[in-house]
Amino acid sequence: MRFQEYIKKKREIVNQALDKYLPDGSREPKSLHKAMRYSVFAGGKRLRPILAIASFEAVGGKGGGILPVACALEMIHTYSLIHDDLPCMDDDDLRRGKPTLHKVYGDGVAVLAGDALHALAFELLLQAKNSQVVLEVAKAIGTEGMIGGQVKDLEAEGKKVSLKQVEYIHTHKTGKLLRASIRVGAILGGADKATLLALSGYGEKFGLAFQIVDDILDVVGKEEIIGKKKGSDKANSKATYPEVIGLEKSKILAKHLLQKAKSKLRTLGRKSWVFEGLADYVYERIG
Ligand code: GRG
Repeated sequence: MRFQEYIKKKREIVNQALDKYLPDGSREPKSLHKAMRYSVFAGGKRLRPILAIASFEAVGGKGGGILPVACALEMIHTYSLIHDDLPCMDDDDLRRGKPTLHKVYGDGVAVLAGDALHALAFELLLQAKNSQVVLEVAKAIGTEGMIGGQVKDLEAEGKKVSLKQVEYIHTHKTGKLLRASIRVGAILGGADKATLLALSGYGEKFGLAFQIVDDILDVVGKEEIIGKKKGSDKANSKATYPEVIGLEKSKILAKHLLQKAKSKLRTLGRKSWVFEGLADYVYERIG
């Protein structure tokens, strides 16, 4: 219960801050601002901002300085979802339980709304006045991070891929931003080297497990819960863990990775409770 309350409270704080940082839909260019808001407020677990806040607080960070950074992470994540759903990528009709942005506003506005969220995110990241934080995020979403993973994901479509290839795709397209969310929270909170290393280790394992669970949910999940169409990975001949190693082995691997993630946090002692809860929550999604 303590965990659920924590997540609910942080989600509310993040939603309020996102509302504050996003340009109002009545301001020109109205269609663009409305489109940005449509996707950001379509739903979403706010996992990346919550990870950043939890990490900031676990290392003793105080005050609201983490909020613009947390919101930047959610904006980047939302931009990636908007672009990922476009006809030139996964061509999806449903996201966060609602029609995808391009279905409502058209492809052009959807591309630009994603770009604008990306730009606004960097404006917000600068509020932290910490160049390492900006660099961490830029690297995590660049050619050797999220975009690198996405391009490999696109190129793997319809091909037989190895375990090594699917691991690369997942650790990059999803894992890097999740890991960076934890790292920037810890950096801003003033973590020492050992703690930053421990949290990064958690982030790495958690990030991969999260995408494996996402793959599994695409096969066995309930559409009203996952908020998107089931079976889209199969329809797009995507490289996924269930495709490469099968459903049961994927579940075992996700569990193992989440246990490993938790084991990285021994040095944090009692302060690791949110991260333990998050790891359990991810596994419960398929449990
Ligand atoms: C720049 C043209 C261009 C495209 C970028 C990089 C990219 C496209 C897409 C990122 C890859 C991607 C969408 C990975 C999937 C990650 C994932 C598991 C998304 C779902 O995350 P949740 O479950 O979603 O946290 P909510 O809706 O809860 O926020």
